[in-house]
Formats: sequence, C-alpha cells, structure tokens
Amino acid sequence: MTHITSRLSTAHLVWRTVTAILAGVAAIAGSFAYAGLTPAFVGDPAASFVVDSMPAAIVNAVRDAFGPLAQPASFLLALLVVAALFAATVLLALEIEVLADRRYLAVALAAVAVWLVATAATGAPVAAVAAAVPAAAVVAVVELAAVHDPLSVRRVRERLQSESETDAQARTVDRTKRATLQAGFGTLSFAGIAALVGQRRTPGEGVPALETDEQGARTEQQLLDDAADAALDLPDAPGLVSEIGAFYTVDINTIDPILERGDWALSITGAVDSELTIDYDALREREAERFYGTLRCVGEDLNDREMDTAVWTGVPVADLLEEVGPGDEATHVVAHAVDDYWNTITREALERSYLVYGMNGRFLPREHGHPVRLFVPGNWGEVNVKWLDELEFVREERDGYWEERGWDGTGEVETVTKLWSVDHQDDAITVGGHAYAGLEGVDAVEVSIDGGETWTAAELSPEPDAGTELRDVWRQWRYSFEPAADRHEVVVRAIDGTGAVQTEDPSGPKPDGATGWVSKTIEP
Ligand SMILES: Nc1nc2c(c(=O)[nH]1)N[C@H]1C(S)=C(S)[C@@H](COP(=O)(O)O)O[C@H]1N2
Ligand SMILES: [Mo]
Repeated sequence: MTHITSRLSTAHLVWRTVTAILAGVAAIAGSFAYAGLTPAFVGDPAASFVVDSMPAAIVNAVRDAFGPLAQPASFLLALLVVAALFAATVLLALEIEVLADRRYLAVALAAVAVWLVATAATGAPVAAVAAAVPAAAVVAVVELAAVHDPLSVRRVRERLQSESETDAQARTVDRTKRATLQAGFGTLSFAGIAALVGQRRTPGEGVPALETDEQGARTEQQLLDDAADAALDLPDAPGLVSEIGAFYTVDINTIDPILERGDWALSITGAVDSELTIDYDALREREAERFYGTLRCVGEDLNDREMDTAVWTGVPVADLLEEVGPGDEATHVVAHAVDDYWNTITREALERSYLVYGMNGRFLPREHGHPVRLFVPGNWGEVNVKWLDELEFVREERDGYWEERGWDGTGEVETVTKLWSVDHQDDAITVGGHAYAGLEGVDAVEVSIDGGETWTAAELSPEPDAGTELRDVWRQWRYSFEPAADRHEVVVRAIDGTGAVQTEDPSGPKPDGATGWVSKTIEP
C-alpha cells in the first residue's frame, strides 16, 4: 500500500513537473504576446541578468565562439532561466495544493506567484498579468481535465482503498497524463500564436523621417545624394553611406531601451562651473550640423563588417560646454547611458563630438541609441555611447564598461582596408572595399596581387565634401587586373592623410583593435 502510494506520488510528481514547465512556457509566451521585444517582456531582465552574471572571460569566449550568434544564444539561455524560474514557482504552488489538499488552490497560487515574479523582474505590473494568466490557465486546464482524478495524493489514496490497487494506479496516472499532454498541445499552440502577436507588438524597424527645418532636410538629402552619386559600384559591399537596416549594431542589450523623445534629458555634471540639464526640445532648438561619419567596432576581426558610415545630424558638444565651463583639471569625461553602459573619453575628444539625433535623414533608430547618442569622430565605436543621458567631467581617466572587461578600445581607431568585394569578369578580376583611417582621412589605397612584392594605387571614391573639417569617413577603393597566374595573393593597405602607411603588424581585435593588411588568395 505505502509502496504503491509512493510510486503513485512519484508518477504524479513527474506530471506536476511537466505541468509546471508548461505553465512556465505559457507565462513567457503570454508576456511576449503582450509586450513584444520591449523591456516589459520577462525575457529582458533575464537576458541582462545572464549577461551581467557571466564572468568577462565567458562573455568574451562566447563572443569568439558564436560571433553574431552570441546574442541569440545568450538570449535563449536567458529564456530557459526564466522558464525554469516560473516552472519552479508553479511547481511550488502545485505542491502546496497537494499538502493543503485544496483542489484549484494551485490555480490561484500560480497566478499570484508568477505575477509577483514577473513584476519583480520587469517592474511592469500590468504586463506581468499577461504572464500570470496563461500560467494559471495551464494549471486550471490540467486540473479540470483531470477532475475525476485530481493531482491530490490523498484523494488517490482514498480511491485506492475502494478499488483494486493496480487499476486505480493506472487510471489516475493515465488521466493526469492525458490532461497534461492536452495542456501541452494547448501551450505549444498558444506559444506559436504568441510568437506572431509579440513580433507585431515589437516596435517597428521603420524609422520616420527626421522632422527638421527645410534647409536641414535639404542638406541631409544632399549628402545622401552626393554619396550615392560618388559611390563605386562594388558587389557584396555597401555604398558610401550604409542603409539603416544594414548598419552594424553592437551593444550590451538583448532588448534595447525604449526612450521616448519627450522623456529624454542630458545632464552635464562633475567637475564643471555649473551643471546643465538639457531636454530633447531644447537640444533640437540648437544649431545642428550634418556630416558623414564612420564607426568601427574595436571587437571586429580585421576583414569583418562591424564598420559602417552614415549621415549624422547633431549638435556640437563644444557649443554646450561654453555654458557649463568645465574646470581646467577636468581631463576626462564619462558618458553614461540608460542601459547602464558607460565609457570614458578625453576632454579633447569630447570637444570634437556631437550629440546626434538624426541618421540618414531619419530619427536616430532605436537600435542606434534613440533619441540621442554621442558621436566621437576618430575614436573606436565603443565610446559612441547610445541612449546617452549624462556627461560627467572627471579629473582622471576611468575604465569604461569594456575596459573593465579587459578591452582597451576608447582611443583613436586603427587604419584598416577591407577587401569585401571580389568580382570575376570574363578576363579580369575586380577587387574592392572600404578603407578608414579615422581623423587623418584616407589619401590612397594600394593593392598588391603578388603577395606584397609590388604595389599599385587603387581607384578611390572621391574625397567626401562633408559639412565638417573632419576627414573622419571611409572611402571606397577598387582595382581590376587580368589574372596572370593560377592564384593571386591579393593584399591591400591604405595611406592616411599624414602619409603614414597602414601598419603591417597583424594583431587580433583584443584588446585594442585588429591591425594588419587584409590578404586574400584569389583564383581566376
Ligand atoms: N549605451 C550603449 N552605447 C553603446 C554600446 C552599448 O552597449 N550601450 N556599445 C558601443 C559599441 S561597442 C559600439 S561598436 C557602438 C556601435 O554603434 P551602433 O550599434 O550604432 O553601430 O555603440 C557603442 N555604444
Ligand atoms: Mo564596439
């Protein structure tokens, strides 16, 4: 008798666990259906938790191993963590029901517990209801379906006394099993629908045109048109300006912050004569500049594609600094963001920077820092802080987010020449790509088709006539040759505005950026 009861309760425990897992999945699905990929989705705090609690060594190893898949992979892990958390919560509710022997008690307990967990995680109590209700519904469905054999062990034991033991065992487990399987199909269908609904609730990729004065809009359009006219046509490579959807994105978030323009403000604080806070409208009233600017991520491999160029619209930071009066001893500035990311640049770098709110004539897209980011000409991408909310003047250099994790990517970029395009024609091969040298600008690109023995100048896209003095923008290069051998070792290098030849010294991205000459073996 005891023996059978304990086997029964093991079997029931298994099915209760399955029910709890289903409820966990339903909670995530409900949350996603309601919130989409926004911070109200329970997956968002989970993802931050997973990333924050992973040691830097693992974060870097994951990045190396998975490359662009690192973020989806850690997001999946985060979803598993939340599912497990919800499942544990619901299982607890089910166990309490068994102990208290109150049928349907678990439905109420699961609802409350899941709601509490979701609210605590997201800080969004209304959205948390969307997680709690489906979780409770799964429990309710299983209990209803198994109504003749509730999950209560005591009721089972009562039944055992009136029936033959084996019959009762078979029947109760059977019914619970069937009920759970039904709930399983229900949950999966619900998750499928939730995936579609949540995708539609995710804020759109379409970025509206920047509302700006006519003159400003004309300048932006002019820069875009000039770039389109001047661009060399290179298969498999971007033009002179990257499309918004194709511009690389790198940040620490699985789900980017959503910051309304009306809620944005920037504080300039620290070692200054008088602190200043400026809101979005006040920023927009200031004189803006439009210019081409290139970003390159310090973490990219030598010939990778984490380098792009846009037409930016923004206000020179220097114009604001006159009102703030940073003290002489304020040598560095920490730029803080709403995603708790931060980075440090020198005061000198800040003085040539911009508070950018427009990209390619559109509002700055969410993934690029809406509504306002910092643009630091000449420096690595990581200091171009997105979703910027504070500039803090300090008296010494400070580690940034990535510097605390072993990187050294706050300074000026390394010169790089990409070999992105290889085009085979009838009896010629055309190679091409983009070269970038930071503030110095690119004066020439040289190509070798014999492994670096001899060099020839490549054709270059025209020097862009941007709205600034700065030459902080990439140029395209192109070179055609008739193959004279079975294989050609093509090597490329740039010469910057000071006449310096791009360093041949190969180094990987970590800690301070990939260097060396890109080379590719090309067979006709
Ligand atoms: N707030 C915030 N800003 C950020 C980051 C971030 O994680 N959070 N990543 C930085 C890094 S490493 C790079 S390379 C650039 C990339 O800018 P993009 O995504 O607009 O291309 O943003 C920088 N600014
Ligand atoms: Mo980066």
